[in-house]
Amino acid sequence: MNYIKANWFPIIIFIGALGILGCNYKSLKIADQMAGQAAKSLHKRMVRLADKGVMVGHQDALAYGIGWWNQKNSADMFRVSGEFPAIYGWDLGDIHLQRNLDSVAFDDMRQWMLGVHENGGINTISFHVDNPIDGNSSWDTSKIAGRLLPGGLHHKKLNHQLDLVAEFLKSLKDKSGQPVPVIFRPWHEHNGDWFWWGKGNATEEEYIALFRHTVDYFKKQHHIHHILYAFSPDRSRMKNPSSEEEYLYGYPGDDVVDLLGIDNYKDVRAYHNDSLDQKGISDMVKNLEMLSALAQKKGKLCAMTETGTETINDAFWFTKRILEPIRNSNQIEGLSYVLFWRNARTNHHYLSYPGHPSAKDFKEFITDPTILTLKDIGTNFSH
Ligand code: BMA
Repeated sequence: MNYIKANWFPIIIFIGALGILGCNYKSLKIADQMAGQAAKSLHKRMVRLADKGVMVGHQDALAYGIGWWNQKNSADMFRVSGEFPAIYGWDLGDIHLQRNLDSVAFDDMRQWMLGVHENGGINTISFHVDNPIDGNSSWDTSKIAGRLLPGGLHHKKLNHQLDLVAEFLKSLKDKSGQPVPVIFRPWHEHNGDWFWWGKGNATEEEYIALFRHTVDYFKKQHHIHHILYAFSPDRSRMKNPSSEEEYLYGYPGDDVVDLLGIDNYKDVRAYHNDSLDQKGISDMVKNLEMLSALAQKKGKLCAMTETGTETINDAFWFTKRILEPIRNSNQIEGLSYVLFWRNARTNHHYLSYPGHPSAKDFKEFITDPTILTLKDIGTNFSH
C-alpha cells in the first residue's frame, strides 16, 4: 500500500495538474467554430492578457477629445499621461452615412482601427442601430423587433443594416491583406428600456433571435470569421448586482458569445456621500465578482465594456472607484478591460484631459501594475 502511494502520488498530482490546465485551456474556446487565424490569435492573446492585468480602454480615443478634433496620433489619454489606451471603442451607428452618429467619418475610423491593430492595440465596436424601418435613432422605442426578424415584413431592412456593417468589418485588412480582428458588441444594454431592442420594446425571445441572427448572418451570408462577440447588459437594470439570472436575461448562447461584458455607470457615480459611494463600490465589486466567476464557469472572457462618471466630479475617481476596488478583491479574476466612454465636450466626458482636476489621479491609475496600457501590450503611437 505504502509502496503504491509513494510512487503514484507525484504521478497523480501531475495528471491532476494537466487535467486542470487542459480543462482551463479547453474551456476558453472561441465561439465561432470556423474562426480564422486572426480571431483565434486575438482570442488567445486576450486570454493571456487577462491573466496579466486589466487593459484600459477609451471610446473614440483617437478621433477627438476636449478641445481637439481629428489630429494625428492624438488622444486625451496621451495628452494627460503620454500613454495610449490598450482598448479602442468605436461605434457604427449611422453606418449608411459617411459619418457615424457622433460625426466620426467611417473612412477615418477604419484607418485608426488599422493603426491600432498595427501597434498592438485592440479594437471593439458597438452599434447604435437606427430603427431600420423608419430611420429613427436607436432610442426609438417602437416595438419593431418582430417585423425585423426572419419571416418578418421588414427583415430585409435589418439585413441591409447588417450588410453595411459586414462590409465595414470585411474592409478591415492589414498591410498583407489579412483580416484585422475586432470585438463586436452588438445589441448592447438590452435589459434597459431605452433602445428599440431593449426590454419592454422587444421580448426576450426576440432579443435572442436578433443577436443570433446577426452572428449567423455575418458567418453564413458574409463568411466573416475574424470577430469575437461580446454580450453587454446594463448594470442599472439589475436589482441584485450578484444575480447571474438577472445578468443572463437575453443571453443568446455560449455558441455566439466570447466575452461577457457589463456596462456599468450606476455603481461608479461619485455622490460625495460616504454611504452611497461605499454602496456603489461594494456593488460594483459584487457585480464583477459574479461576472468573473460566471465567465470562468462558461469559459468566456469578461470585461467592463462601458463605464465612467460624466465629467468626473471626484479628483480621485480613477484610483478610488475603479482601481482600488478591483485590485482589493481577490475574487475578480481575469477582468480583461475597462472601457471609459467618450470625451465629447466638457459637460460630457469620461476620461481626464489636460487641466482637469482628475488628471493626476488618472496618471496614477495607469501607472499601477494592474492596469495595462498600449505600451504594456504593444507599442505607443510615434510622435
Ligand atoms: C451616448 C452619448 C451620446 C452618443 C452615444 C453613442 O452615451 O455619448 O452622445 O451619441 O452614446 O456614442
